[in-house]
Amino acid sequence: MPAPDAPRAPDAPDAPDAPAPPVALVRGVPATFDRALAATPPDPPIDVTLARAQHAAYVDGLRWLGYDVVVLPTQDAHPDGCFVEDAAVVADGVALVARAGAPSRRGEAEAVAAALAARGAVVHRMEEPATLDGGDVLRLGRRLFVGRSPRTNDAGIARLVEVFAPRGLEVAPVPLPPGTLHLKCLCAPLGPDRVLLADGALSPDLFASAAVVRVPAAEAYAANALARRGRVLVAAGHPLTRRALEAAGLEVREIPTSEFRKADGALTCLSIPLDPDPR
Ligand code: CIR
Repeated sequence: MPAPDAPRAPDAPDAPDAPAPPVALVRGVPATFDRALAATPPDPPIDVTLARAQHAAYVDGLRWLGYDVVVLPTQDAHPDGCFVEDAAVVADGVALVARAGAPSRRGEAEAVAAALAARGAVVHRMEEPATLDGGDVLRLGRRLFVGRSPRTNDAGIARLVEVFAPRGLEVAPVPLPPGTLHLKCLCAPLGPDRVLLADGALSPDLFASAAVVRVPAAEAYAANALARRGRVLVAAGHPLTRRALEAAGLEVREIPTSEFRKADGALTCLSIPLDPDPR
């Protein structure tokens, strides 16, 4: 027990002037999730109950990363709505609400835009013919890499430049290999100067001076990991990736993702972190 007048550690969680934890937005798994878009119809089909349990483990993982999690109401009208990442790009307090590349997903963004505005983000929009999915945007330091994908077109990329370049964020378009849904199916940030990358997917030179942690091609799905300040969530069942992350000095927590994977989703897809200082 410290003496009553002992000085409090500046970073003690209950210090009266401790900064509030950053927020991560998520949206629950809808009852209609078994009708989510999928490149290959899943067999066996998506188990919505299991998906909800996996989502709960994910939310717990976000808290372990240090986020205060805000859960948006589930919308059964939008089977893909739990993949909230795609609805907006947020950086430095500015949000660009996306126009989804898949027409069936265009109703998802409104509730996300409202939640971002309620948390003080300056909200920008994009208009037809622009399309962009947040899963195509990867931030490393002051650079936003953006995949030119089946979901993100040139007009969407131009809008990203228009909104973020004046704020000192450089936008770097990345052509994707055929058959790739989103840029972050292949890679994910591990901090401002470190990236996790599936072997053979993209040239590591793309990321210039950033250190690359490699994911063996056989575990490419695990390249979509979610990191913050030395901790990382990784899809369960990818031991080589886990080892590579641990060897890079990160503390790893595995999250089960089987049901999200059936709908072509992974870990970053399930949240929008509003981190003022992403590391
Ligand atoms: C879709 O096809 O749009 C969804 N079933 C999966 C979206 C995954 N989102 C992401 O990678 N950011």
